Amino acid sequence: MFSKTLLASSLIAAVSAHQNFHQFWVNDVTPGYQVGVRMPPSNSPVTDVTSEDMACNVDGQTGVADTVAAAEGDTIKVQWDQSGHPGPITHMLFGPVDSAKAATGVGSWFKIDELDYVDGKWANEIMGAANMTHEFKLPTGLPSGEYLLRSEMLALHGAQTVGGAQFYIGCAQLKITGTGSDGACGPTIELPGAYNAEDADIYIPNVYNGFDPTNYTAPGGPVASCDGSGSTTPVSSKPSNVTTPATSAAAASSVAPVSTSVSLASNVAAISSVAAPASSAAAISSAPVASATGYATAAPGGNNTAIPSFAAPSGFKTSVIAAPTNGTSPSAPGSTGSAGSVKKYGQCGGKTYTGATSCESGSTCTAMNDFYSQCV
Ligand SMILES: *[C@@H]1O[C@H](CO)[C@@H](O)[C@H](O)[C@H]1NC(C)=O
Ligand SMILES: *[C@@H]1O[C@H](CO)[C@@H](O)[C@H](O)[C@H]1NC(C)=O
Ligand SMILES: *[C@@H]1O[C@H](CO)[C@@H](O)[C@H](O)[C@H]1NC(C)=O
Ligand SMILES: *[C@@H]1O[C@H](CO)[C@@H](O)[C@H](O)[C@H]1NC(C)=O
Ligand SMILES: *[C@@H]1O[C@H](CO)[C@@H](O)[C@H](O)[C@H]1NC(C)=O
Ligand SMILES: [Cu+2]
Repeated sequence: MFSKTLLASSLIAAVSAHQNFHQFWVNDVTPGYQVGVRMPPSNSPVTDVTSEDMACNVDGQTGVADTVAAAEGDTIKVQWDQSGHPGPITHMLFGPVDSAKAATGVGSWFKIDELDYVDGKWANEIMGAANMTHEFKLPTGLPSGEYLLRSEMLALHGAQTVGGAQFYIGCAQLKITGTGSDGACGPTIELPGAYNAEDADIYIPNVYNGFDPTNYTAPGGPVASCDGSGSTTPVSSKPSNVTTPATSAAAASSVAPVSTSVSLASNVAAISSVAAPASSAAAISSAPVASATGYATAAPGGNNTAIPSFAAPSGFKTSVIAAPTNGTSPSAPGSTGSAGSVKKYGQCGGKTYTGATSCESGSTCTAMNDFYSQCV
């Protein structure tokens, strides 16, 4: 079965393929690597759907310094770490609020974007073909104000057990200029609250046994509509040309009094003085912000993992980082722990696996298929 093969081969990357959301672009201009993004302390997933970490991940209730200007209709591009975990990506907004920096994200959200399984590929694979990026537009009709933007990649490779689905979550802080009035966008959902461990889109008992992902839809309900005054303009037209320089400038000037906000327009100006202005993306990659450090060893997207996402099983053995049973090797993502124990979500068994097999306390070695057992 195709879907079974797809999921099974995806597991090859499971050991070291945890992922984070690191960077975004507004109309192709980025404030920088991890700027305006609340970074969690690790790249591990949230699995307890009742946890407040479902909103903006671990430590995600605390704001970061920068809030980034945008306007309704703008194109947002997000970039995640490489992911071989099959599943959808969704985006939601929390707001408007007076201060995105002060917002916890625990409460009401509305979905603005969703990519599930299209033409035989899950969202993570579609993103993999685009340097782990995904683009969508901010809806027209948004009320002006500050917002949290929540990016969620749901990994379904453990979804055959209750609590096995893995939620990778990151939140960014935006100040959006829009034409809607408060309450314009709905339906809204509560996080935590809206997701339940046994929902059909989260717990999929037959995920390795006949599951057809063709009509799968991600948790969180339908994409919201915003019935503000903006809805009188055709939402389906491409607003990007309208907004690029003009609304960035407008948004930036409205942002100016907010001392913690990043003005993309002024960033571009500043960066343009040190690099060719022709391509803002290229210019920014050479700017100091791109050298932001302190986050693991992974570059966003691209080649941060040596493990091919969908390699044939023959590549499996060499791609797995096995912990020696005495536990003295340098730590590898998700695979090693102290005293020979395997960390939660690490590999602990499988036909060709030779590493440690005992899980750290609180997790149990569970066979996902012949080639892969995981501490869950
Ligand atoms: C992929 O993304 C990384 C990180 O943003 C960037 O440095 C690199 O140039 C991108 N590669 C391509 C081919 O766009
Ligand atoms: C998916 O939805 C389409 C359109 O409603 C339907 O024709 C098809 O049978 C569905 N496929 C599955 C596997 O449910
Ligand atoms: C927007 O700009 C692109 C590239 O400059 C152009 O191809 C496209 O036709 C424009 N779209 C509209 C709606 O003006
Ligand atoms: C990853 O590395 C391979 C081989 O070095 C290269 O062909 C490919 O373009 C790189 N991909 C990205 C996204 O940088
Ligand atoms: C642990 O295993 C490594 C690799 O096999 C070996 O080099 C090291 O000496 C061992 N350490 C202990 C304390 O047994
Ligand atoms: Cu992972």
